[in-house]
Amino acid sequence: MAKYSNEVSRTFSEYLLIPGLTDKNCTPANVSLKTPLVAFNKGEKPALELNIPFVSAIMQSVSDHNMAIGLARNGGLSFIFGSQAIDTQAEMVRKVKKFKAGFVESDSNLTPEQTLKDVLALKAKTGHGNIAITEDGSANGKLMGIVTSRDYRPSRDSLDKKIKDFMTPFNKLITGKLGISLNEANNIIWDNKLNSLPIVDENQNFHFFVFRKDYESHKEHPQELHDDSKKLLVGAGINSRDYKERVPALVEAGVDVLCVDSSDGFSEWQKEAVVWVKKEYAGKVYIGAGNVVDKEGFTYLAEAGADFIKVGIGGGSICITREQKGIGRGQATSVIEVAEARDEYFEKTGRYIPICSDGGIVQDYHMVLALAMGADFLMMGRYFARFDESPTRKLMVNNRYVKEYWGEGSNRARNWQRYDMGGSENLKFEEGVDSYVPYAGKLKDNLDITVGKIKSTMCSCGSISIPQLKDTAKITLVSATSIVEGGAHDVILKDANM
Ligand code: RVP
Repeated sequence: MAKYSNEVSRTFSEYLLIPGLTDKNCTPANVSLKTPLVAFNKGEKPALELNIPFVSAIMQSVSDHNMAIGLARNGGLSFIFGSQAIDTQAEMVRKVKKFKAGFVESDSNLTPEQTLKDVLALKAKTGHGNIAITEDGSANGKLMGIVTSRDYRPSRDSLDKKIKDFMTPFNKLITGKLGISLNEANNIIWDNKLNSLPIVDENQNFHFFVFRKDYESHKEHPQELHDDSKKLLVGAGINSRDYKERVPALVEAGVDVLCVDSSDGFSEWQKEAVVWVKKEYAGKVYIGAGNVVDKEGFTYLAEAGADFIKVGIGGGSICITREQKGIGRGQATSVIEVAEARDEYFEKTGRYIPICSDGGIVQDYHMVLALAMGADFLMMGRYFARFDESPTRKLMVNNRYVKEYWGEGSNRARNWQRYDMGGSENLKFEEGVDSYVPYAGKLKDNLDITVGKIKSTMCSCGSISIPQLKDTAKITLVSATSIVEGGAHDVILKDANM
């Protein structure tokens, strides 16, 4: 006979937090959002932690190298999407690991034999006014000179004028030696009143630009998440089909943590993938698994050796799995039950396996609810898709700016491996939609507001850390009528059409 769960499956909007005592020490400045990313044993520290409890979704429309750099610089982590060729995914990982704050690899490079016309065309394409002139026109070729907008006058100069005739040649350039610190580069910039400093190696090969403005920006990222050698941390999604080829390439590119990406992770394929990675790459890379929505699913993946476990089926903003397959569970109920399973497992084995609430976050306060209910960190797609750093196009639709956002189970992404139940290699039916989300600007500006709100809510709950919030939060269910009471009501809003 079928088993019934008599508990109603609920989501975050059905709950609110009740304030706890806010003591004088409990101020936003004292709140720490540090949280474990991977499993650890009782009394030990996790090998990887996040400085803010956010990771970006394993999706084509969310997590590429730009998002990964932006998010890690602000204390979180991206899982670079796996629904792409192995070499392109590895290349994205490599770009994140190679990123050095303030040292920018130039995407605007020409040769001395090219012309002003080429300079103008390149500037129109990239929007960058600083162009490195290298012997072979590559980003790491021998540096011959630099062109900036001060070197030519489009209204007077012939478009056929050769670059070698108007560039600032190498012998007149002030350069920095490869290996100098950002601080040293900045001193050269200041002492010589430069806007940018080219960095070259001992063979005069070009490597980076350091820009005056980027030094300032470096100081604005105190939460940056890096490994012991100061390289940014980065994650990557894998699937349970080609992991034996994909994982070696990702590890070789320097990935720190993997996640088997599946809409339903309670499967033998997923277990096999986790067991294989743990065996082949013990101590070299960490691996998360999921998604599950109950104790049974959690315990299965915990016993397989997962370093974190992802929770959620069907709650994603672009997800229609519940409609298509009738599979899923309210996100809040799933998190509450899996958190209980995690705590019981810890009690029993001494191994703490962090859980990640994946999808369904709409309001910033939902994030605090998810953490209070036991999530160690949150994975979000829609939230991050809205920012400049996401890989999709920004468009004007109905007089407002939007960004594209599509599900991995949509026809557009065609990530059949994520929805694989064995059998043929194709997407049999869609489990996701193709959509727009309102454009919201820069990642950092939005994160600052969100993090500020979370800290303020935590202070209302009397908590200055995530573990404390979990232990002491008071949570209440809300009725449909009290949800109405929570918004502006019984007043005429001034900006409404009157
Ligand atoms: P959201 O943050 O609500 O946009 O949800 C993002 C999550 O939705 C992802 O991390 C993933 O678990 C899930 N997803 C991604 N694609 C699809 C789909 O096409 N159904 N679902």
